[in-house]
Amino acid sequence: MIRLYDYPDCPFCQKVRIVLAEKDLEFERLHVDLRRGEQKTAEFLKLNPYGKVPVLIDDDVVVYDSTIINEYLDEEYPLPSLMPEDSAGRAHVRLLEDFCDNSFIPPAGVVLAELHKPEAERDAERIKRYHGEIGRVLARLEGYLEGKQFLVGDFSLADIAFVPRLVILPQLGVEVDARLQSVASWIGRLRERPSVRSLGL
Ligand SMILES: N[C@@H](CCC(=O)N[C@@H](CS)C(=O)NCC(=O)O)C(=O)O
Repeated sequence: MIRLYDYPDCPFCQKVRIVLAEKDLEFERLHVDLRRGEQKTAEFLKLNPYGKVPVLIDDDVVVYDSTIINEYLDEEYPLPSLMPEDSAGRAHVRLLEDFCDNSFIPPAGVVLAELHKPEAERDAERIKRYHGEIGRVLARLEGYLEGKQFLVGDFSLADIAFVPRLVILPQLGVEVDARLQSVASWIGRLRERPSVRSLGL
């Protein structure tokens, strides 16, 4: 029995839900209300001392941090495989997941936070600056994707890491530069996957 401590809008929880869907795994979804601080209760901190979602429980195994959860799921439920077979490929996937966590998710989060404010209170300069950062990440991804369907070999955990924020680029007010053709078709390809559609974004 798999249980996922989850928050609907969290990109890290969404990453894990994509993997569960790709592997067609049934799971129970437990809502943690971050706005009410449920992630910082003594009970929750026993599961994840960092007090963050997602947390996955598989029978008696407790795993937290989306990247580690996704690798756990890929090893425990190997089909379909979401990691390359070779060590170099796996290292490349991990580097891209790290790049996503450090360079893509944070600026997208800043823009989202600005857009959640009433229009009069938004900092247009800040939005512009972080749009620029997102654009630079997309340009770098174009280099990785040229002539390829996915970032590293077949569809992998690297692609999945980017999905939650990629699919809401229009909501963030980001238009993919027309020169980034590989990125545009990659996003189209990702959007078609049932696992991605199941996020309902
Ligand atoms: N590195 C973690 C990040 C998880 C994370 O930042 N989760 C956020 C929600 S998107 C959270 O639980 N925040 C609540 C808090 O920090 O109190 C992962 O990949 O799972």
